[in-house]
Amino acid sequence: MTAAKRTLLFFLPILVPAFEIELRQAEIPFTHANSATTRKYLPETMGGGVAVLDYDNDGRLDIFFVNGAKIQDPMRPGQAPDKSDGKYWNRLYHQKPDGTFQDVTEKAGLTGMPQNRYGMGVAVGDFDNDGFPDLYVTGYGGNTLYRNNGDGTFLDVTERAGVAGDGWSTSAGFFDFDNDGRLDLCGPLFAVELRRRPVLRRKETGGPRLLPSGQLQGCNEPAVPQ
Ligand SMILES: [Ca+2]
Ligand SMILES: [Ca+2]
Ligand SMILES: [Ca+2]
Repeated sequence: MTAAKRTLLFFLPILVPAFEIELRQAEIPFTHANSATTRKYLPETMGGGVAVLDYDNDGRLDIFFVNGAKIQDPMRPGQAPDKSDGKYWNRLYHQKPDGTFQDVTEKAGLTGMPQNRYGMGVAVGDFDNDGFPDLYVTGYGGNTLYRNNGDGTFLDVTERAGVAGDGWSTSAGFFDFDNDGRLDLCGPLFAVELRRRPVLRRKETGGPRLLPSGQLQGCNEPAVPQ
């Protein structure tokens, strides 16, 4: 080995390009609030769901957090969760071009008020095929389907779609189980097909599952009048 080659090998490590890593302060101050009670109700022992989606189609991912609600200690029959305090609001953070996030919850109409449900999970899907992702938020006390208006705001279309449910729902997911081009909705307690006259179907035991044949097993019992 010549002296020149030895010199090159000696300096080779410092010829490797150095990459500058910029650590950005994301500034996402969300804190889940579970309203802990001495009764230790099951919902208060669980965290809320999170969705990462580009709700405004600007090419940057945004974040939606599902939050709990104020519950009484103990909860009396007929009492409902209360999300009026801002610390219990669900939160939507819009990602800005510099990589930081801005709380746009109130403008978007996604606080969880006035629905007043103890939030659990969230599913993202463009159920109306308008190009903007919509949100389905599950919880104790019912669920909420938010249609993305495409202008930074969302509209509660739960009743019109017939997907409020009742009781307690946790996770959910959109998928087109019958390949008709319209997204359907399924959760551990029920499954819903979003069509002209939506039908809410409840699972009797366990969770619904998609069979290799394409049929949805476990979503056959109506939960609401059709
Ligand atoms: Ca975005
Ligand atoms: Ca949509
Ligand atoms: Ca479908």
